[in-house]
Amino acid sequence: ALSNPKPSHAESLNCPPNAMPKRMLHERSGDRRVLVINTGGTIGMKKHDGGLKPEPNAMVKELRGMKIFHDAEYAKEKGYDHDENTLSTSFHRSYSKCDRRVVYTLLEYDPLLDSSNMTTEDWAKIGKDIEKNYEQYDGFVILHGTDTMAYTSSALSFMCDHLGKPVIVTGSQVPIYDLWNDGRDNLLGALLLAGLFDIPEVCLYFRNKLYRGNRVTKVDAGSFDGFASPNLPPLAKMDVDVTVHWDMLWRAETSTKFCVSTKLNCNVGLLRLFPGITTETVRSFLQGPIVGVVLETYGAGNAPDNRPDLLAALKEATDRGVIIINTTQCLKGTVSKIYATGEGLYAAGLLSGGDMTPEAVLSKLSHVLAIEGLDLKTKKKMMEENLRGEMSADLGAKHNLRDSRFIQVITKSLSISCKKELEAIRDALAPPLACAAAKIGDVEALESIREMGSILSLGDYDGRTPLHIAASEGHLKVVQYLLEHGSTIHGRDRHGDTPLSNAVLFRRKDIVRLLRKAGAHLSREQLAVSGTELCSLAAHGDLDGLQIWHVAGADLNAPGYDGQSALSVVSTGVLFRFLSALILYCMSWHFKTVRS
Ligand code: ASN
Repeated sequence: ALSNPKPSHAESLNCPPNAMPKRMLHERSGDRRVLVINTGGTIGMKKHDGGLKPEPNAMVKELRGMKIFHDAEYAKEKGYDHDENTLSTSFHRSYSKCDRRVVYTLLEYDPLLDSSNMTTEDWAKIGKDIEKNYEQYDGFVILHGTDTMAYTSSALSFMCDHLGKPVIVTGSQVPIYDLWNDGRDNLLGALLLAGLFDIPEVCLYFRNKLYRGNRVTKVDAGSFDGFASPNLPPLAKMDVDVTVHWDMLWRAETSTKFCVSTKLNCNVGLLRLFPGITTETVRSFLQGPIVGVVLETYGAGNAPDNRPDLLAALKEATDRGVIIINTTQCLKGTVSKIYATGEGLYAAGLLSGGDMTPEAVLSKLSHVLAIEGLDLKTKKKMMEENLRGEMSADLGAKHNLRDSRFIQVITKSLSISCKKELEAIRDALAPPLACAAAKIGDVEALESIREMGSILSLGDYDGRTPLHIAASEGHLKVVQYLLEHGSTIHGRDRHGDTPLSNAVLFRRKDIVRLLRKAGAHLSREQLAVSGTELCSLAAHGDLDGLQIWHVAGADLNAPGYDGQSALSVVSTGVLFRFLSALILYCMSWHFKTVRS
């Protein structure tokens, strides 16, 4: 990094000479890191006497042998090859719009499972592994069997709280070891999306389409097009180009750190109505320990209203505190209160499941019912709320583009009337306008831009988002506002800088603190070179600089290029440096105690 001839961001922005780290904050390489968690499924199966079974320790060898999945020369040159599970692949410029590599590490579970054998404990294990490795990787790919994939992707979406990075579940219908298979395409597409796109959602990728994880269902056992998202179009499509529908993404509006809640209540179930179902069957299904039920009813959420016995059995259960959600048996559409035959269900205490898939309702129930300290009323309210984009939003609440004064002026001066054209103009203008508003610290202007239906996470021509700019300029309130309105905290600009590295560069200590609280972190490359920078700051007695790095998460004990740490550099100096070291020690203790 030190020998990088490119002028640093700090230099190009005329930073004062004593200002920070310059090149140190830039990536050593622009490579993106992805963790691939292989849980099993057909993608990694081989034929045995009893049929297809997951094959342990075979996937990494297979991928190593394929140029599209592993560039051995590059891995050697960059020193990635010290770990046999780490592979590197590159994506062509025209495809990804940036010539970047994805370096991925395969974590294989033991045992590998056919997804029919998956339990909620396996979901928890995946969740914990994402949490454990969250700061080390830019994205996550979960290899999984297709049979229960929609349940896992739904469950993970609820388990992942304040998610800011892509988690993409994929697999295949035919093993990757077969000549004619869908595993290669699915894995390659998932790697590209997880590594190069800031899509902060749990998704499912299959046959060129990226779906929201809690909107999918398996619809075909014999086609490469095995999944559908009946009530929400795909979030992204991979054709000749990658088209991401940025405005459709579900973003956590938060200034809290990512965490995974692995507690799930297993006393939940799915019950499908059919003509002639006996009241005894329904009553025995609703007995304890069951506490949450997805009732799949007919059409728009209807059930017989000439069966008071059946409705009484449902009411008995809801009176006991069982949460029953009314969902439709239809693949597409929503339950609504339009028929008299639906009335009785709500009178019996059922809640509407809207257009949620049964997989999503089941895992949402499992998640919500496991949250400690909530009363029944709050749990019911959560079930009817949109927690992770699992149900369609109230369209009535959408902003009307024509209400915006700014748009009115443009429409008039350009004589535009068609909605599509208006949207195209808004989408082209919103990112630079939002960046300009962030630069001058204008929260009101950002709010007006958001009210036009624009998202505030998109970057300018350099990939610099309003959050990068507000962090650089030191506008704390703007940073807070952007975090609370879904700005991507991990976004990197063309130079590889994140809002956090910008805040460190410009010494915005309060912003560094806020971003850290929200889960921002230095990348592993930035941390790897931090020792040398810290030593240099220590040698100059620059306590302020050291403190900012420390708050940003750097380790003051990290060795520099000659093996010395910042702390030892300070302590071998003259008396004044010795005193500085003492202060530094006190500071580091103070921060350690505050943190713990
Ligand atoms: N039985 C397999 C599984 O779910 C099906 C598949 O992956 N295509 O693990």
